[in-house]
Amino acid sequence: MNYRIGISCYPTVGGSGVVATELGKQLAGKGHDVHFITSSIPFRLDRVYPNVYYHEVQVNQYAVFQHPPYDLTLASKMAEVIDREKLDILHVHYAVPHAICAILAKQMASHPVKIVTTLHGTDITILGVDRTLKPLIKFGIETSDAVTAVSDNLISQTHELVQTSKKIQTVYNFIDEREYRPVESGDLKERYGIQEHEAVFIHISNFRPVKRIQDVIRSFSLIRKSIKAKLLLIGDGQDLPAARDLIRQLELENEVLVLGSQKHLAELLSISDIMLLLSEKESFGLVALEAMACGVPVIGTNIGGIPEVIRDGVTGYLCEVGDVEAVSKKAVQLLDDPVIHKQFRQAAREDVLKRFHADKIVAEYEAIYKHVIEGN
Ligand code: GMT
Repeated sequence: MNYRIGISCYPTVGGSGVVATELGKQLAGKGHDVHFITSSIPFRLDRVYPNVYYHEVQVNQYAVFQHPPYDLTLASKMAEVIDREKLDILHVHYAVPHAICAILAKQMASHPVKIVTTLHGTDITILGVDRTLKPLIKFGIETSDAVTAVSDNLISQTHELVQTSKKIQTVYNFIDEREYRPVESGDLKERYGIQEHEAVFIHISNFRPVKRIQDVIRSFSLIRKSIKAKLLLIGDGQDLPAARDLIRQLELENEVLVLGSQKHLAELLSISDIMLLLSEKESFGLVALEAMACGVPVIGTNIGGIPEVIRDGVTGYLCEVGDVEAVSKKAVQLLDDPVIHKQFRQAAREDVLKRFHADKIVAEYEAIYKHVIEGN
């Protein structure tokens, strides 16, 4: 059965936007009609896809309003698309504002539509502690026809923070395994001045304080005391200037390559030996999955959904937040034994294909759509 599905998310760079867009592309590939209702074209919608439509939410600034009314404009656009395209499902990413906009749109529209809300973490772990938003988040969750979260841990946090007994189902992040796989990177290492005998560490994020970039750099600095290595920093964000200061202070300018935002991550991951993901909050950690799919083991923190992604001692290691000594010890230990490192590489890739395969995860979302539409 093919459905008409509306998808709303923040379309800019960020895990939730990536997951929402990849899901839309996969659903369209399976014959569903997918309508993105977003403020700009999702950045991963980089070419023409049959069955994918885009409805732009144009937010205008009016002199009478203090702030541009994004939420109201989105709700209004959603209602228009629900009725015109006869949407069966409106799948929104984030409880606030998107689930709230969807609820309003459903009331405005004449065509019956079901709302599926996916929680990604930031909407719960940051906004859920705000007393003014908590009732709104709870309302968004409880009024949705189905709610999913990207890890079991996020479900527990949601129940605890928002005090709701609403059934929430875990649907993990996934990646497009045709894109994320070990690829031939040619002379990329050479072009970055990386010697053959040097190990390559990689960190990819939006450089927000929760990502604890200082721990990544400090761990790397300790690792460098035992082995020759380079660190690739990919992404951009508010903590990048402080990261540059720390790199200078630790005299690592020649060892840390700050590459900014990059598109072709599979190539960069394919020249990497270990990913460092040392966040203090992470409801899943999509980048860990991207790394593992390219055969890169991940050393991550033992928080949030990360332990559901990394299998400690099999596909990477888990360390406590801020324990840079433990991170460096585990990294050196892994690289000291090429046989074990190779086993980790293989296990990481196999685990992604088995547990987080796009086909498996997309089928889980389809089953949820079927359930809310047909009620079984
Ligand atoms: O990590 C970020 O800062 C971006 C954030 C987002 O809302 O786009 O990512 C969240 O959603 C991703 C997709 O579900 C998860 O893989 C990330 O772990 C999650 N980030 C946090 O919980 C901090």
